[in-house]
Amino acid sequence: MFKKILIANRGEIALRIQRACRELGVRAVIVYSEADRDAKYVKLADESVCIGPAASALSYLNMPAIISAAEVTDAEAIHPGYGFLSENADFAERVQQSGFVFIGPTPEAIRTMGDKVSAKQAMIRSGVPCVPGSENALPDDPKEITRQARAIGYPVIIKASGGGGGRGMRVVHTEAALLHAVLTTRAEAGAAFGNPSVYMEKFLENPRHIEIQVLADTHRNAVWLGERDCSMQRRHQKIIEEAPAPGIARRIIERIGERCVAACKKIGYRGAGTFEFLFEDGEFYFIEMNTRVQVEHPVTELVTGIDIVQMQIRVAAGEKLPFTQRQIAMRGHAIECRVNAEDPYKYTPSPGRITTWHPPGGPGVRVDSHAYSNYFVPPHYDSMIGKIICHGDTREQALARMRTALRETVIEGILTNVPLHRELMVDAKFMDGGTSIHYLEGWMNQRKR
Ligand code: MV4
Repeated sequence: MFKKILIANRGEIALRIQRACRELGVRAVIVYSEADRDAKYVKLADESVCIGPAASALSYLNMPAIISAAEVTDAEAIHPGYGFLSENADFAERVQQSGFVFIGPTPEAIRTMGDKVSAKQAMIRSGVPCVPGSENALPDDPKEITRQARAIGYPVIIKASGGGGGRGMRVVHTEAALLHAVLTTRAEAGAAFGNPSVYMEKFLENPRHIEIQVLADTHRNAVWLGERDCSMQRRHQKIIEEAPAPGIARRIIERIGERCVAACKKIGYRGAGTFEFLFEDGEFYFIEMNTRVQVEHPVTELVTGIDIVQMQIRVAAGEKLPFTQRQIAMRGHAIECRVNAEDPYKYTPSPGRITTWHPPGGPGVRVDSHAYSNYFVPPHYDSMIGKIICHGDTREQALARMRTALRETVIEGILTNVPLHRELMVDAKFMDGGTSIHYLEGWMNQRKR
């Protein structure tokens, strides 16, 4: 095991990784920007290094500053968390070339999955079902583009190969709109990602977003840890996630989980990863793979009892996975509500000083947050200030515990989306389970204040 790890992130995930380090007996170095200097999780670390001013581009995205911090503190490995440099293949490569372990997959795996066309090709080769569409980047020839769209059938969606997470896509309903959509998506993708390559898929009108969590070691072992339903999102920002996905038969989930494990083995994947699927009419369609730990990993931790962040560190240190697929048992149901510093009606950011922070507790309640009374939420970063995660024997019990937890929660001094969560936890359609990716947006448009 490593003696010392550098955490290249901030906020709740920096604290979460620090906790995993403590339990493993690993010393934790934290890097921070000037805006995070006074945060408690920074003081709690064994060592801390300032890597630049508040702006992410000059601090949490500053590769030389982070690698220098690892050098001066003698850290052996770097955990990138989520966001920032976590899925940057060049960063993973530079970390390795500087003699440190990148806690995540190889730069090659990150690069393959970062390019959505090559990711899909890898999945097709591994037997993971994908959305029907082009198997290569679209050519320039308008006739060929039109031919492919006719073969797939309208509506189609044009996606940037360098995009992902909802960036760089355009839905096309008619042949008349097709070529213009391809050209604009191409131009935008070239400007935004430095990669004008685009591809085409059948557009699924009303799917759910279901994802499969995997873990792999460097000894050819891989397992899947069940699924999460992340359909409750607005503008590609998830706000509620749960495990397992309500109303999907175990045998059909198992089939897809086994395909994901086979794909991990085939591509030599290591570490934690997530296969994202759209689920419609009983079928799964792969869309993207995330090569990092995800915000919503705790719901999987609560139903499996497996510490995903510790596992990332252990497999990065060369350890074998300490369990086989047969030894993984799913117990009960878990739901996560993301707590954002934002106006609960206008959904605009609401940074500032938290005067009262009173988190919930009790059986089956977990709070992952770096916030506290008198913590200042800086305006420079994502508005998520923490997560409330509730576990129960059944979905109903998890929901009941979440209602109680949200009722107990008091956050004053800033606005948060806690009132929104309180309403959603008693919404009849959400309580039924199985709502699509479009449900939340519709619900919000109907909502009265
Ligand atoms: C799609 C789709 C429908 N059909 N692909 C959005 C994020 C990116 N990961 C892929 N996305 C979508 N791809 C096909 N062929 C609908 C979406 C989509 C979506 C997916 C997951 C969660 C929320 C979403 C919200 C809008 C659109």
